[in-house]
Amino acid sequence: MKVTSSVFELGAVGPNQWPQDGIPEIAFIGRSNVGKSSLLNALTGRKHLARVSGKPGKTQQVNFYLINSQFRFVDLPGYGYAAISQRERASLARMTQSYLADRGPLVRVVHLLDIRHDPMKNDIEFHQWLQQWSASLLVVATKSDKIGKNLQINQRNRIAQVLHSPWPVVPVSAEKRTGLDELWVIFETDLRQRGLMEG
Ligand SMILES: Nc1nc2c(ncn2[C@@H]2O[C@H](COP(=O)(O)OP(=O)(O)O)[C@@H](O)[C@H]2O)c(=O)[nH]1
Ligand SMILES: [Mg+2]
Repeated sequence: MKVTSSVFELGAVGPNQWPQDGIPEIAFIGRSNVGKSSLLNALTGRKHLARVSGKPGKTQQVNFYLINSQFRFVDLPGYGYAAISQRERASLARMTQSYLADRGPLVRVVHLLDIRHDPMKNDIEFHQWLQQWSASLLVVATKSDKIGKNLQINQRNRIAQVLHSPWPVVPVSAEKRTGLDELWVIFETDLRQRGLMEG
């Protein structure tokens, strides 16, 4: 996919602000600092579309990015923030849940995990929680440049095994721009099934 335009549209604080035009959406979610903003920037070829290493406060919204005027990337509030209160955390979970439970245009949810670490208890629980909502999932193992090739293969298998997930696990590096083509193949297939793209 050649990204010819990518535009930050809005940071929605509630469902009443979500776009209502039915354009298909691919959503990204993961623990804070996992590399979500960096991946969005790498996929769109933009340095500063999404803020890298932003403070958690900035991500307490559902951020919508319009790509090629055809589909959206949606940046969902993360989990695992140490710096926010129980109440804020519950409100983030509610916001994410209402999006996942009830979003017709959603074609794929991308769960990001750091390739260097085995999934932690809350990653596993979160992945299981994601599976309740009927959307197709995909696990992206981020920061693959931080470990060698062989270890990448081991960790990829390890993450798949620990999560007990039927969904693919794709290693990527936003830094080295690897794994992006694999993601685009999956996204293009999703979008094609929505009748958005030819052939
Ligand atoms: N080496 C390496 N570092 C990365 C990669 N992706 C993100 N990072 C770093 O990880 C930190 C968090 O990245 P960010 O994209 O802000 O994570 P977010 O909180 O999930 O949006 C930043 O210091 C990034 O530079 C990657 O592919 N390789
Ligand atoms: Mg971010």
